[in-house]
Amino acid sequence: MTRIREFELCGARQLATGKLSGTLHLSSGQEAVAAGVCHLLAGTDHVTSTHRGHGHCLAKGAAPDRMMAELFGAGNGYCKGRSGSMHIADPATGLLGANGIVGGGIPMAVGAALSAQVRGTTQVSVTFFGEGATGEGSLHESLNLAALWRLPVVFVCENNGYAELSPVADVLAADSVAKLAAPFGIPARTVDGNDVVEVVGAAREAVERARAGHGPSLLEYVTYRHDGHYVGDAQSYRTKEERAAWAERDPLLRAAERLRALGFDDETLDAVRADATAEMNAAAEWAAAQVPAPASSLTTDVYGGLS
Ligand SMILES: Cc1ncc(C[n+]2csc(CCOP(=O)(O)OP(=O)(O)O)c2C)c(N)n1
Ligand SMILES: [Mg+2]
Repeated sequence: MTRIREFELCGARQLATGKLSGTLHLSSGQEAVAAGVCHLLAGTDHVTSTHRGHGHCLAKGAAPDRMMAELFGAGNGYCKGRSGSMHIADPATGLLGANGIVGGGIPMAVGAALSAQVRGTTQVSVTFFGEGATGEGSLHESLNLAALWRLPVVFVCENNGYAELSPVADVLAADSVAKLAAPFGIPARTVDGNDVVEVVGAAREAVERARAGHGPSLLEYVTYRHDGHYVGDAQSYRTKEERAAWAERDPLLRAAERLRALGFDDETLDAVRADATAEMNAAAEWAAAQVPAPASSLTTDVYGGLS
């Protein structure tokens, strides 16, 4: 969780100092979901992610230096510098891709689960999506097929309360995302997404169920993004008071409280953060020194005949 937080803080620093172009979608405040769910997955399991995907990539095992290189548009990035932050993929670690299309990763995870079932492996697929994806047909189509074919897939909704500027109550008729699974007979739970122990507990049940061949589950993790939709978002759609209340429920602070109760001291916890900061600064330094992908490589690997 700390590595995710520090990766994104470091990325935001690169943006602020003009070393990166474009913007970033930060997941600060949501780290417990990525870390807690991926903690239970094997390297051969598959994950699909979203436009807010740095946490999922890191938690699934992607290397921060090659991720950072991707942000820098460098040829040594995970996608040879042509995906940027929103489409990082690393099939070697089972990461089938972050995705700029809301709801785009969901059917891909169902496809990977079907592939595992057909090949007779025990691989599990996890698809992370925001509550904004409940407005996409791809979610409902995917729930249907996953239930019909009892596929080993876990639907993980990060309900952070907003889709861009829209509060969830303005765009979703149901009063919870978990309820959307009921017509398909898929077991679903709404869980505190800011307590990593709760996250792991719920995910363990769902992952074990999928791995044992008992079919899909849906987990709705209630969480909050501390930052705007993107870096630079003025956030006029929510109050300072609301943000402050959620800051107190920060998943890293809550994990630290649990660790202190287990006997870890502040010095140890500070060292974890310092190590992560140093790791991410080194990743950014390495990435900045890589050769940018040349414009002439733009169509390489896109379609067979174009390179
Ligand atoms: C199909 C599609 N429609 C609209 C958009 C524009 N868009 C990008 S992010 C976003 C909101 C997504 O909200 P949510 O799924 O809750 O994820 P969050 O940003 O909260 O993590 C929208 C509408 C898009 N990228 N893809
Ligand atoms: Mg959202």
